[in-house]
Amino acid sequence: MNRKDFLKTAAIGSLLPSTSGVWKNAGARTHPIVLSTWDFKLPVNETAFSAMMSGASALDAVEKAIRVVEEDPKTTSVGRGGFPDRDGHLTLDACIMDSRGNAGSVVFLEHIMHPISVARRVMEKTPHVVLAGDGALQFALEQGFTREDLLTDNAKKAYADWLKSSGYNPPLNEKNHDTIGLIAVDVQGNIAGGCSTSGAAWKMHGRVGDSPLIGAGLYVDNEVGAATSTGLGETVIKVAGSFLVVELMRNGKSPQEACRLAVERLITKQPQYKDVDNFLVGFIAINKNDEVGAFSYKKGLQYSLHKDGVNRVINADFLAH
Ligand code: SD4
Repeated sequence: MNRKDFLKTAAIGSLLPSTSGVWKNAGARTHPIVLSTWDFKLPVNETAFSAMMSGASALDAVEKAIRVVEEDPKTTSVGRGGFPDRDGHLTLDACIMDSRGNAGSVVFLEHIMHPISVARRVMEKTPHVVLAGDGALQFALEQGFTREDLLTDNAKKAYADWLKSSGYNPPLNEKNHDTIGLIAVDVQGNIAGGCSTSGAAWKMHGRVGDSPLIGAGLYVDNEVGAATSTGLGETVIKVAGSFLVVELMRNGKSPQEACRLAVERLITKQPQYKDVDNFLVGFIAINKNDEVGAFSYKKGLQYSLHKDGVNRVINADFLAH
């Protein structure tokens, strides 16, 4: 079944198994599904969806879609084109988790366009979960990745502008916040997720956020569901945010309730962030019943959802104005 036929079939509400077996609907459940943070243009979710429609696993789909964002020089918070730290270095964080609970991560990695793929190699080719900095770069080069200068002219100019007025102080929060966190459910109903970011712009050299930390920026438990986060990473790390969302779902909360409760926990424990300008943090999640949730502290979180044949961007609910 091609995508057009799929949409037509979905539209008339008779989701029967296709002869090619590339998608299925078990009762109320329809796979594949793709859920991602922000509005990274619908082709990102479409990339993952189409891959799974052609038989790719959720893991392959996650990697393929995140690579689209990493190589886009216009995205200033992920991969090439990302804004540097306060010393002018572009350092990248990423992690990936598959449906069997395997995980890989790279932190503080420079010069490699696709940290998500390096994270996957860490997961598949080493006995470790996290590689950092020069060690991660060395491993990437050994694996055949190319060393590149990923700082664009736009990023260099933004950095020069920031230096003029910054006093060299990393901000508590930064408007430039478009980490890609992406969760995919494949035709078998297996879940995988990934996260990739250049982190907070103008951060201190060596700073690592929540995005590459398993349990903070991402967590997948194939028996329960998955969650990923975006926003000010320090606040997410302190509540092990994505793990918290998944555990709340394990205990019977819907993804929406779980995301909301995690945001409430985060701000209750860290009330000092309530008054921070532009403070944004939020979670997106999916459970094994294919229910989806998204919730942020302040207004502004968007997420992209490809489900039941419809690919769209949605504004998340939020706690405070
Ligand atoms: C970080 N959580 O490094 C990342 C930034 C981010 O949306 O998600 N922005 O703290």
